[in-house]
Amino acid sequence: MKFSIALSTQPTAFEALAYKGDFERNVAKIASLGYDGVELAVRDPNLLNVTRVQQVVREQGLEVPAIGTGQAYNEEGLSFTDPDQSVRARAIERIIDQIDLASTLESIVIVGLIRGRVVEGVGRERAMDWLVAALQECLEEAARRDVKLALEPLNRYETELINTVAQGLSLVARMKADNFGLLLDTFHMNIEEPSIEESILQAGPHIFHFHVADSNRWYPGGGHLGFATIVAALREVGYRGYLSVEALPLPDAQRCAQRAIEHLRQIIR
Ligand code: LER
Ligand code: MN
Repeated sequence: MKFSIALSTQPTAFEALAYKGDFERNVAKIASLGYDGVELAVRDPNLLNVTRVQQVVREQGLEVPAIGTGQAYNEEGLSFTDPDQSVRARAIERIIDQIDLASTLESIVIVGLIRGRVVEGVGRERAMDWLVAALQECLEEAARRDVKLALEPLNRYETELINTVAQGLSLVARMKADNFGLLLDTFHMNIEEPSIEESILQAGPHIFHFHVADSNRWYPGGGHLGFATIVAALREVGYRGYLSVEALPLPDAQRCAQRAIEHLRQIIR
């Protein structure tokens, strides 16, 4: 298993990102702590100097395992399940732009909050149908570009659509696409799953990416989750991807990143 940490390429209101601000300096700090990769949270790839991003991460010897896309929802209101057809179309376009970026950086594209919520007057069934239609379109383009999409079950306070691993797995079965799987996040799992370890065993090969934060969304080791058994479950299902730290920058970004990798290394050693 390899280690990465999430970084935002632009200012954002989303708090659980240790690093924001000076991209070059932050990537250098992450590399110096011994991380293998940096996960990028990107609102709009069209606002990014992709050549520079690629150069900076390469110079530091880092991979970009995944691209987070939720800021397009949080900051622009784009979602696959908005009642307005033109908003849904823009959300699909945005993910297709992210797929283009992901094919350059050899990353997975995360489908988090951009799936949207069950809004009044729409209803769950129609929202699910819109979500499936949007995913279908994105997955076809992703397959052409050899890119994978990972849907992240999110806790009930963030969305009503896909909160649990079981719901995520049903959607995976419904989509019937090899390039579609799940991103599991221990922060959300701690709220929604009866057993984090059992849910990992059930998700097995459908786990494409993995976010780590402790019960309080501090760095692993900063709360009361047991990462030894979580890692053991991931090993049992043969997960060989990244443990990607998506945690609050507490007590500050640097100590969060350092303590996270120290704690996980102790377990994985
Ligand atoms: C994003 O990966 C995440 O975990 C969400 O909490 C974002 O709203
Ligand atoms: Mn997450």
